[in-house]
Order: sequence, then C-alpha cells, then structure tokens
Amino acid sequence: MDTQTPRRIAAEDYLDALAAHGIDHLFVNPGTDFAPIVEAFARAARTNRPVPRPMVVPHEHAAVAMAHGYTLVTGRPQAIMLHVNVGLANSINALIDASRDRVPLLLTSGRTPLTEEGPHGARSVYIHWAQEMFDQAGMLREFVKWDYEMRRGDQVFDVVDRALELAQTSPTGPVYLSLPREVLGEELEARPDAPRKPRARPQPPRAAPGDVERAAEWIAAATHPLIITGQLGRDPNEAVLLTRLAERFALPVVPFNPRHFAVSGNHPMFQGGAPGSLLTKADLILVLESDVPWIPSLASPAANARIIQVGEDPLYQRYPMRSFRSDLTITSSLMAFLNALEPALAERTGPRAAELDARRNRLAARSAGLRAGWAAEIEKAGRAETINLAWLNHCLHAVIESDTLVVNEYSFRQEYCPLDQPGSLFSVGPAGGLGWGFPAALGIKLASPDKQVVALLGDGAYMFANPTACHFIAENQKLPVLTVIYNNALYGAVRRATLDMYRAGVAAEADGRLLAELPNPPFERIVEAHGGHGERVEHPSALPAALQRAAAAVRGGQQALVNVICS
Ligand SMILES: Cc1ncc(C[n+]2csc(CCOP(=O)(O)OP(=O)(O)O)c2C)c(N)n1
Repeated sequence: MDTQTPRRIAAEDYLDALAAHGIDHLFVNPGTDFAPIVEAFARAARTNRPVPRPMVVPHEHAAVAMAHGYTLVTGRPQAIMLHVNVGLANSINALIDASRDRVPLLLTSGRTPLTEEGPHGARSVYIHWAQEMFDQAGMLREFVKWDYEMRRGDQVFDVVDRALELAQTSPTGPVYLSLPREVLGEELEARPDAPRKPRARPQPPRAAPGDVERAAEWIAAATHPLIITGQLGRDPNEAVLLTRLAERFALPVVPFNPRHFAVSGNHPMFQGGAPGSLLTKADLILVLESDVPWIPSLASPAANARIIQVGEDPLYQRYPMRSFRSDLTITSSLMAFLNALEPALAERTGPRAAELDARRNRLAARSAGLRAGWAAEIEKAGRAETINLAWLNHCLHAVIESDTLVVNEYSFRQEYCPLDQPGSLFSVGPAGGLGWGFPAALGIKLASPDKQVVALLGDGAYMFANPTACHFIAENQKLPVLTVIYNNALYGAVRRATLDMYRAGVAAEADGRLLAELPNPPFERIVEAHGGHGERVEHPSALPAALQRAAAAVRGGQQALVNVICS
C-alpha cells in the first residue's frame, strides 16, 4: 500500500456531495468537531478536487444570514457548518429568518464525539462531555423541514441528496444535519466511480385551471380590485409579469411589507406601501404570497369583498395561528398562476376596454396625488434642521444605480426612493429577527460582485448584526458594501408599541422612551477600524455629499458606512 496516500475519509465524500449539488460555499465557524472537515479540505486542495469554498465567518448568525443573502440572489442553497450545540445555538435567530422566508439552506453542525475512548476521533478535550445533548436538533426542529444525524460514513451521498431535495422542494426551507466527528473521520472502502444520476424533483405547485378561471371571473367582475403582495418578486420575472398585468387590467398594487421589488415606485399602478382606503373600499382582493396581507386590528376588507389568496403554501402551515379570510385559496407558484391568469383575464375584459381605461386613469391620478404628497414631505424634510426617514431615502436615490441591490432592515421606502429594477430589493423576512441586513448584504455582494450593494439599517438592527464580525468579513473577503445607518438612537419600534398600548399610560409621560433609548456611539469609527470609509452626518444638507463620498469609496473597493443621525 502507498503510505503517501491516506485512506479516504467520509468528510471527503461529504465535500464531494456538496459540490455535486452546486454548493459554492461552506460558511463555517469551526471548533474541535471540525478536524475531519479540515483534513478533507486540505486533501482536496492538494489534489485540486473541486469542493465548496470554505469561508470562516466569525459569528454563526452572520454565517447563516450570509448564506441566506447568497441564496436569495442565486436561487441555489448553500451550506453552513457550526460548532456543535453552542455554535448552533448562536445561529437560531438567523435560522428563524431563513425559515419564515422559505430560504433553502443546509445548516449543519458537528456533534460532540459519541465515544469516550477507543475509535479515532473519540473524546479528547474537556468540553466534549458537557457539549453533548439528548436532542441537539430539538432546539431548532420547529424551524427546519427535516433534521437528521449522519450515522455512517458510507451513507454520506444519500443523506446529502435527501437533505437538499427536501430543502429545495416547495415550500422550500432550511434543513439541518448533525455531523459526529467519528463518522466524518471514518475511513471508507473504495467506492465505485460510476457517476451518480440525480434524482428527479417535483415541480412547484401549479394552480388548477378551474381555480384560475374562477379567479379571472371574479377579478374581471370587480369594480374596485386590489392586489396585495408580500414575497412576490423573489424571482424578478414575477415582478415583470405582475407589472404587465397591473397595467393591462388596471389593477392597483400595494406591496405591503414587501420583501422584494413587486412594482416600481414610479409606476402609476403603485399605490404606496399602505393600502389605506383601497383596502376598505375593495370588492376584490388578490393576495399574492403574503402571510399578513393586512393588520385586522387596524383595518380589514369590507364584508362583501371577495378574497383570493395565492401562494406555494397559502395556509402558512407552520404558523400556529393565521385567520385571514379567503374565498378562493390557490396553491401555486406565482409564475404559474400569473401566466395562466393573463389570458383568462384578457378573455373576460376585452369588451370592457373603456371601463378599464377609466379605472386606469383614476388609479394613475390617485398615485400622482400620493406622489405629490411624498414630494412635499421630501421638500419639507430638506429644509429641516434634522434628518428624517423621507430625506434619508430621498438622498439615497441619488447613489442608486441601475444595477444597485438594496438590502432593507426596516427603513427603506419606495415612496421616497423609487426603484426601477425587478430583483433589486431584499428585505428582512416576516419573522423580523434583527441583525439580518448587514450579513445578508455581504452574502448578496458575494453572489453579485459586480453590483453595488447598499444596506439600509436601523442603529438597533446594525448592533444586532454583530457589526465587528460583519466588517471583518467585508474587509477579509473583499466584499465592499455601503452600509447606511438610520440612527435615531432608539428602538423606535419598541417606543411605538409602548405608545400604541399605553398612550394614556404612565410610560407615555416619558414619551414611551423607557427601555427604547440607545446610546449613540460613533459607529463610523467601527468601519474605519476595518479599513473602511466612515462618515457621520447630522444635517440634511450634508447628507447627499456624504453618501456620494461613501459610494465612491465602495466603487474603489473599500467598505463604507454612513452613520446618519436622525430625528
Ligand atoms: C433579534 C431581535 N431582538 C429584538 C427584536 C425586537 N425589536 C423589534 S424592532 C426593534 C428596534 C429596532 O431598532 P432599530 O433597528 O434602531 O429601528 P427603529 O425601530 O428605531 O426604526 C427591536 C428591538 C427583534 N425584532 N429581533
């Protein structure tokens, strides 16, 4: 036997299996459980075998959110490996975001060695006893579609196939695999070289023709239709198709807490992010991939309005409670539904062109009125002494280019900063686990190195992101992102919630600020410590130039942060 060639170990099969599934990156935060993975990467480098690129991310939350961002752009799931139960625990906030955002990911962590002595890889350090759990996956089972433990080295390919086919099957989402180090380190018998044939996957669901006909019938018969979107636009083609339908059939669109670009803020059918009177006046509401299409405690559709809900999992089966009315519930991918809806609607609305023209004009006038109001707000904001949300968004518009990708963790508004490109917006998922925006922006930049990536974050959201870890990655992995902090020195949402519930309460005497006020440190110096360009801006007139300088630094390959002190 050639003593120079060590026997193949299961960790090598594991990396091969990931590569065979098109996984480009393994985002890692390592520990004592990683030795076979390190060995497998070293062996792959020596033989030039194609394996995913390992990237050390110095916080587990950031590792998962980076993978999340990367997958949003590419559509391809990535893999993450963390250190046993403790590293895994650090990632759960980001996992909840990915899960509720239905992002397919392969989340893995080591498992402390099972054996106390004996086999190669048995326990060898003090922590190996206390890190064992009765049910390591139990802490995250609710947020994954499937979990499993790798039990045999010769089963690696089958397990990885199973994990990734489930993650990518509608409704898509994260899966979890635990990897005991003895199993990863198992020496394998030679395996046959025959190429593995990929297993056929089921297609995303398609609306039944009868349901499309009924939906078209109802939409065509409506006088005051309304479309509410949530996740629509993850596939940019959905936004293209929706825009065409909205225009052709005079359908107003309200992207309500949108996660992606659904329609341009410049389009006359865009009616703002808050439905206002459109919701209560509508006689037909088409809900497209929205888990929460309105807030019932604030406003609800009229009793006689017909509601159609469409989505790949329109009941949101993993939500314990959700009771939005529906008269027609359709399980379908949006592309399949909208493509089928267009001809069905055309057939029914053909003879009513004049009626549609009148509605189109009415909606365009409404939209122009809204736009005039937003412009007036911006104009007033520019004359103020302090910066507000409208002014920040407006100034941001000047640095947004046709290929810019905007990452939003709370403060972005198309009303003041209209976008034009489908696929240009990525917002924090519906669970709102904060800290997502900065690392997601890094993953988005990793997936789109030639595009400008701008992350708009609250000061709270920025601190939840483990900013030092994120700036470290930006510098270390050469991922220059422009981070703009809407810094109100406050957990604004917490204050609003207090005032909503206790406007006449004692807490209101302190303006609801108790537990919501934050210190206001010089965040711009944190980026400087990582080789970046930092700016602090306090006056509205100084903001445009500061953003331009920061954008120029990013174009030059430097990460940048603008700390915008807001009212
Ligand atoms: C991980 C996590 N912890 C706590 C919260 C609760 N929370 C919701 S909004 C918010 C305030 C966020 O502050 P900031 O990002 O500055 O935005 P602002 O509300 O001031 O606009 C907090 C703490 C959360 N959503 N996620």
